[in-house]
Amino acid sequence: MSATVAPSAIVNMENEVVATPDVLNIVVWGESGEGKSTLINLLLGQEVAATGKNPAGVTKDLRSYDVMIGGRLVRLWDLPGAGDKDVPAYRTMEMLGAVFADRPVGGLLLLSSNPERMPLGAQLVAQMWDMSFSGMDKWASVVLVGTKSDKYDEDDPVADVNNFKGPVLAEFNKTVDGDIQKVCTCNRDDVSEVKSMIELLHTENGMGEYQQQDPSRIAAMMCDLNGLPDGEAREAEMAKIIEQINADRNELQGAIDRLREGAQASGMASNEGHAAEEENRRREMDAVVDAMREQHRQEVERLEGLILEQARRQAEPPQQAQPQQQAPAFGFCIQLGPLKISI
Ligand SMILES: Nc1nc2c(ncn2[C@@H]2O[C@H](COP(=O)(O)OP(=O)(O)OP(=O)(O)O)[C@@H](O)[C@H]2O)c(=O)[nH]1
Ligand SMILES: [Mg+2]
Repeated sequence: MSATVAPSAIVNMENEVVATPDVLNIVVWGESGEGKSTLINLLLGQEVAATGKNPAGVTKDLRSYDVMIGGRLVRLWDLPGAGDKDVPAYRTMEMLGAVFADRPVGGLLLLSSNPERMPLGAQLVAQMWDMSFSGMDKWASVVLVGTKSDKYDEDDPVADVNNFKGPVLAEFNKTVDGDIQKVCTCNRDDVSEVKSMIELLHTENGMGEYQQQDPSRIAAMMCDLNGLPDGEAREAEMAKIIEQINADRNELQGAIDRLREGAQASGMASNEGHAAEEENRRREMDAVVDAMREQHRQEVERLEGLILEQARRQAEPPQQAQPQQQAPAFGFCIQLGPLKISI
């Protein structure tokens, strides 16, 4: 049985107090719709996180939930899926970077509902994760979780548990140059293997230090994954991602600094004072989100300009044609959205 405490969130000082060195922070990530929020609800034994079928993604913010598993406090982090229409994965990684700059990450549950092959979003998550954490044995703290196993076809040898735990895992390790050894499956009726894996994570060393990456390295990886060849479109895409990452870092750092100052100032405050402080924090975070929405609007405008410019060039007579360019990839790579952080 799992006991729960209230959901916590980024730089919530109340929850900092709850956070003893024993808290095991576990990030639940993977492509949109793989069942991250559902798994968290099942582990908590109550419906705390919104779930649903939406190709554009359901979870849009970063939020943590506390639960006791194996007699230890585990903090599960739910977040937008890789491939979310509004929040590109690199922005989610920036949020995680802000959260985990000064606290340890005990593990990653990397979800995939496909027993035949790992999706591109999972590859993106694994590569970004690998870049961002320095632990020598970090792969020991990554668990590949096959979700929705009720949909597997046990009569089809390439769509069953064994295929997922064997060939699919081996192929994925090769692709991401990883060494994931922990693998399990689950479904709505049975998450016991996931719980056992989480208990195992207590015995590992975790992910190591978070290391902020050069934005150009992240941008190059995103472009590679999206198959964007060298050329003007790639350069434009790189520049956009780099600009966005830098802007996010500034916003997040500023917001965190303000929240910390506020929390320190109200450390001994009465309940009433504390509530007022909470309200102030909320207002500050709303301001951050508004600023990011505005960034998003400007970004969309800029991209529309880029598309129009490309269309204009393509319409030009052949003698004036530019070297062949591929239009920017409109996947998760460039679809920016407001960055939301829940308190
Ligand atoms: N058949 C089946 N469906 C499931 C299972 N787990 C989740 N689902 C369904 O899958 C859909 C997506 O689940 P979510 O938990 O919202 O997925 P998510 O990964 O949090 O999605 P985003 O927040 O969009 O990234 C929902 O309709 C769930 O009901 C499962 O074990 N079996
Ligand atoms: Mg979700």
